[in-house]
Amino acid sequence: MAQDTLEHIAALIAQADHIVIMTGAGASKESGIPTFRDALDGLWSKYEPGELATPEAFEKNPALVTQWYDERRLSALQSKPNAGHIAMAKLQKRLESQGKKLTLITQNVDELHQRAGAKDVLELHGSLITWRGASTGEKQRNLPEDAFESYPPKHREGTPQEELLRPDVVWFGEGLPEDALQEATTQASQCNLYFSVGTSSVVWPAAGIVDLAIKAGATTVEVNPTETILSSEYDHVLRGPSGEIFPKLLELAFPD
Ligand code: BV8
Repeated sequence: MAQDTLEHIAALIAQADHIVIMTGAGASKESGIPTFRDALDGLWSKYEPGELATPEAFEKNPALVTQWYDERRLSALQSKPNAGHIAMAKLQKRLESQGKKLTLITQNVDELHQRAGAKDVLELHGSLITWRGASTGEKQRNLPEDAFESYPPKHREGTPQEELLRPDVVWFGEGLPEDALQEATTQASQCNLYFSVGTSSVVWPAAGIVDLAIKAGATTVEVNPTETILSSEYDHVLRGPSGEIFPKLLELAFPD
């Protein structure tokens, strides 16, 4: 697939009534958050996903798993939305001011889209910033600004119903949040322009959502510096970092 021109994609944005953007870890790379599978510094280059991102891993070694997630929670809190996050949020605002729609679906758990001002973000894989009781599922967001005192952290310290706290993310083998997944599939089936941004498209069912957009006749665009296993499914590709591409697309689509 030849590299498309920014001008051509910006023209598609300006004409679209309903855009869906699906992001993965690459959209947060320029905020300094490591991706999962980038060979050099990807999180999975050091650990096997099964060692840390599964309920079994938590069962077996809750201290190790919660310490790893707490480090990622703090790194997310200390990171800032990058120019790509900000441009996507501005694009959403601009389209809504014209009575159009931009739905942001993310596999990311760092809440950077929301901190960039994006609204109604559909978090398919949960959030690092919220934790929950491992058995009651009771959510907690007023967590310490620095590291938990000990691992695994306890929910409602000192009260009789003390239970372990876990990050409110979706582990491998766990179902995605029903409402977010349902809404994501609905929006993808109704959009006329679909962007996949910064995802290697290997994790399911998120990777399959583009197929709904294709079935709905949407034009599809992949934004990623490198080819992915699904690149050939896309009508257009923009090979580059999202933090550079999206500000240019915004500028070209809405120059004023
Ligand atoms: C489920 C949260 C059933 C935790 C994550 C069908 C086929 C095959 C396998 C399966 C299938 N269905 C289910 C499975 C199993 C499994 C799966 O998909 N396995 C894969 C690995 C084969 N799926 C599941 O287990 C899912 N659950 O289906 O359960 C079920 C149903 C009902 C009831 C019970 C059970 C759950 C999957 C969710 C797992 N949780 N994360 C955490 O964060 O630790 S997954 C993890 O991978 C992250 O969420 C991440 O977002 C996601 C995808 O990774 P990417 O975001 O794509 O990141 P990656 O590093 O891979 O790629 C980054 C890309 O960015 C690269 O392409 C790079 O080139 C690019 N990039 C780099 N720099 C930039 C850039 N792009 C733009 N700009 C840049 N600057």
